[in-house]
Amino acid sequence: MRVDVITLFPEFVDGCARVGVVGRAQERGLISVTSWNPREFATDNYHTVDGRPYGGGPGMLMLIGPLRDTIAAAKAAAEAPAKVIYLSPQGARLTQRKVQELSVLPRLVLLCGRYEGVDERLLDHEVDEELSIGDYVLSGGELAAAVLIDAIGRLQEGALNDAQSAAQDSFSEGLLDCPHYTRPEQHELGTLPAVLISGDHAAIKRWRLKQSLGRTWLRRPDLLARMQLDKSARALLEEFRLEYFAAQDKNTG
Ligand code: 4GX
Repeated sequence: MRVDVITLFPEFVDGCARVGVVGRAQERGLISVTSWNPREFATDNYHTVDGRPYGGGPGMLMLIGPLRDTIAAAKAAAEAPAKVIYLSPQGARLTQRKVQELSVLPRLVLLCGRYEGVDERLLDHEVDEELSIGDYVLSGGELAAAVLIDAIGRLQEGALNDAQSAAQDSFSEGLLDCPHYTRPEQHELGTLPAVLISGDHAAIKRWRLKQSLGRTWLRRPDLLARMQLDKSARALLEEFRLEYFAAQDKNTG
């Protein structure tokens, strides 16, 4: 996949894409991230990219002209058709499902807004989709673009090691991840769930699914409500609930 990012801070986006799993995916040729600075497409001597809002009010907006020319240049840099995405709190919430959907496209162009945003006419004509990474306000779209690139990059075929396999992720089955433990076996902070050192792989698998179900029930009931649990999953969750309530009774007397 090819990702072109339109940003006033190209070194920030490039830096993000150079490290970790995404950095390695770039080295392996699985994804390429190219940044484009609209300031280089500004046509006046001051390289102006912002203007004051009509109707008044505080702050500045990004001008149509430089952004439009930057998008055109980015699109022209490769053959494949590109989906243009604007990152903003007004967009539809980014989910793992959306990440999976985008991860199989050949090309994305990510538009990062600064200031109070972008002239609405540019969004109407040049942007295919508006996405939000969450209900909070960043100072620019760059971090949101980096989040999207990271989530998409790790899903590219060959980006993860076997050990990291995306199939085991939180949300891959719509559930939260189970707890994990590593050495030492004995520690003053606590002991291990005994099943994890039992060598009984079926029992371990069952325990992990039960913890995933239980945690999702406790922490994200909204996720669980939209799922269709089969009979064995419902039984596992019921086991978790009974143990959870029993432990609560013990603690509260
Ligand atoms: N998920 N931001 C966009 C500029 C802006 C301001 C007002 C439209 C209207 C964000 C998010 C996010 C900060 C990116 C404001 N655009 N992006 N930027 N949350 O907070 O994606």
